[in-house]
Amino acid sequence: MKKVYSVCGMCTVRCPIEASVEGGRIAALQGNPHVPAMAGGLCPRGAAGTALLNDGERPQTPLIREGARGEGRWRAVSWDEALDHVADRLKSVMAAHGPRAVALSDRGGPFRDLHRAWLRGLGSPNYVNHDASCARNVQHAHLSLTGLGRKDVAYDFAHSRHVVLQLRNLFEAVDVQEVNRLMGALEKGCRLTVIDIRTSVSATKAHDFFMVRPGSDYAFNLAVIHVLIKEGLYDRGYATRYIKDMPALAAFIAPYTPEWAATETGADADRLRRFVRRLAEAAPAVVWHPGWMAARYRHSFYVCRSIYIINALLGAFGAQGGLPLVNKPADVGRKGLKTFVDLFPAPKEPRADGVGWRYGHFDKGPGLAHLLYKAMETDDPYPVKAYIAYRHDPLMGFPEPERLQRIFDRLDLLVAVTFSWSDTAWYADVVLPLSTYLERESILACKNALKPFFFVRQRSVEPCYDTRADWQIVGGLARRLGLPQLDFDGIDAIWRFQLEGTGVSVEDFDATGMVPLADAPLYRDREKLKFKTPSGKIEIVSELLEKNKIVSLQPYEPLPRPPQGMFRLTFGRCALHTQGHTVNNPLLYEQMPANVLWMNTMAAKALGVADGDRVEVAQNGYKETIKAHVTDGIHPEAVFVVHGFGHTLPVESRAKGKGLADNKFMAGGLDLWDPVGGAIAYQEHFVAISKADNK
Ligand SMILES: Nc1nc2c(c(=O)[nH]1)N[C@H]1C(S)=C(S)[C@@H](COP(=O)(O)OP(=O)(O)OC[C@H]3O[C@@H](n4cnc5c(=O)[nH]c(N)nc54)[C@H](O)[C@@H]3O)O[C@H]1N2
Ligand SMILES: Nc1nc2c(c(=O)[nH]1)N[C@H]1C(S)=C(S)[C@@H](COP(=O)(O)OP(=O)(O)OC[C@H]3O[C@@H](n4cnc5c(=O)[nH]c(N)nc54)[C@H](O)[C@@H]3O)O[C@H]1N2
Ligand code: SF4
Ligand SMILES: [Mo]
Repeated sequence: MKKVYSVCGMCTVRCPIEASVEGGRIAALQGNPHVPAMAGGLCPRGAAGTALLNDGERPQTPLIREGARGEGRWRAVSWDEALDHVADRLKSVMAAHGPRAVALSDRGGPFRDLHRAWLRGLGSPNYVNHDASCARNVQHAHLSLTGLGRKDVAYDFAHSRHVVLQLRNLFEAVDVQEVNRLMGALEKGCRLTVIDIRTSVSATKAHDFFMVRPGSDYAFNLAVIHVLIKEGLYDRGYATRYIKDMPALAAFIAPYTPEWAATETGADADRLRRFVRRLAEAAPAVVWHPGWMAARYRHSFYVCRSIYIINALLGAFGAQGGLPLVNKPADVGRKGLKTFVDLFPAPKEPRADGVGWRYGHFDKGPGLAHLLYKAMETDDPYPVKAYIAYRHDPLMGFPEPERLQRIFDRLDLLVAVTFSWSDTAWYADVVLPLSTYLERESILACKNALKPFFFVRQRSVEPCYDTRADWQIVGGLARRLGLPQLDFDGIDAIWRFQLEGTGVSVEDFDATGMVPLADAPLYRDREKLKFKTPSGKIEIVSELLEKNKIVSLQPYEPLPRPPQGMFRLTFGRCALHTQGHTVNNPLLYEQMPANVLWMNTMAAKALGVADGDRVEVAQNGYKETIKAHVTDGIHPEAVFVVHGFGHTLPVESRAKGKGLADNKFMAGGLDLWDPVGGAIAYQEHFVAISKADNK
């Protein structure tokens, strides 16, 4: 039996795995046993990866659209024909409108260097990732306070003494290593506090659980800061050394007492005080998680910012058990991977989404997808006519899918690169089917961490169908478009290119699939931290924000409450599925074929709805029905669904027609976004619920 060390591809976390291969087939999959925090385990989705291989309901060969967009009439073609076709269409678009008319969006993550380089090589600045629909507010909040990216610090759960999960359901929105580290800490006496609008699995494991009114977290957090400062519970030495503008913060939070917050959040004032005192006792070994899917409200940026301010007041930045700074290769005296992006000069054209020029306060890197779509819709600042959705399904992941379809109708070319069907692939002109993660290798990647390392995704088995690896697809397009630098002979040549000058060889990955760049985890000296803000300190009043005429300390403004008979539509994840792309997986579908609508018991009773009844969900004349899950464990103002259901594609026989798609109940949602953090405000929508015909 051959052991292949690789990387899971069932969600964005990308856990290290070990595939046991016998006779060209996967005999077993498990967490890489060389990584202690994996404990040999995988989450249910990781374990179900094998079901992807022979799944006849995924794209199996390159396809070119025959009928109208979305009609589902395809012509199966050879790779040569598909790549020639895409290259020819791209050449026409570039001849007519320039390279900037080509855009590419992806799911972000460690394996994007090659396709990003390809787009840059063409001369287009229009790379965006999915983050406007996910963690952009967190990123911008972290940048505004520390000058560092959100991933420049680790969540050191293993050594924490108190973990707070707010807008973060860590035990269902799973990262296997984080779950195991937190479980280990809890066994050693770490406290867990959860602040959520419903009793998630994480809430059921908490020592302390606050069920708050949806969208009131900012009030909760301002009261926490109030108590930390008024009761002198914050780390004074740390604040003097590292936090700029403490007097401004103290003045700002004066009115935000726990009693005031209770009227907004529903959280008892004395309980909140006791919680804050306990938290301070555990400092600095505390992690108040800033949230991950924090694209919820138009003020979510300030919620994330308040969380980071709390972490700072507790001295958690840079602390073991808190938010220590991660190390890049250079921090441990090593050289990083050579990049493909650096083979080409940065395009000088302004970005179509306006990031970096129209909006000076946003981080330029991955842009904002919804603003790119806006540019496609209006030709402002210029036409964008070709779009490659690379591992990205905006028609399921963004609000207003019908409007997005009209926007995509304005394109001359829409290409989907994907291993599964998706609403976007179905609407595309060309589908380039990627091999599944078990059938392909990826470019090498580097993980910045306390102990940074390089890692590899190896091919475990040969592709079942006529699908290809990313490097083959990108290389094929590069060859046709005059970018020989990105056209490699094979994956070995790619890996060798990346490893040049690092002192690491391709063979070094054989033993475990990873190459550590340091002997042990390295914590920086907490007495000598350096933040990357203009002042070098944690900036409560941010120079960058103020320069862009944005207030750093935003007063609290309550969100409108749902009108009588209506509810705030909220959503989240479950442990059995990843976004929209696993619902049709035979193994996972079997365990959870549909989502249900969580409703509060009293609210349901008022509507005559009992647990298990079908209810109608309506907004602006659009309606769907779904089964109600009636429970005390959700705030009465909210209804909740697991995101990713409500598939309609005929090629997905299992998922089709099961459950409800939350993004169809977000009228006007593409224009509803956080002006400071940049992300979509997905939870500013109300729906009407009524009992459906239950026959
Ligand atoms: N199993 C699984 N794991 C995943 C994923 C997956 O699809 N499946 N996706 C990955 C991705 S891309 C992401 S971004 C992360 C997301 O990770 P999380 O952000 O942790 O997951 P969510 O379930 O979206 O949201 C967390 C919690 O926020 C709560 N919530 C909603 N509104 C409010 C509010 O106003 N206030 C408060 N306090 N709580 C609120 C929800 O009830 C939910 O329990 O998960 C990652 N891991
Ligand atoms: N209404 C609503 N909208 C949401 C959310 C929500 O909870 N509710 N969640 C938001 C969040 S947190 C996120 S992260 C986004 C997620 O939305 P997306 O970023 O679109 O992510 P996925 O659904 O994970 O993957 C998109 C497509 O890429 C394919 N794919 C998966 N892995 C790979 C790969 O390795 N390579 C390639 N080429 N293709 C791959 C999948 O099969 C799928 O078709 O959606 C956001 N949108
Ligand atoms: S969390 Fe689960 S699905 Fe995601 S990478 Fe890890 S094992 Fe795979
Ligand atoms: Mo996400």
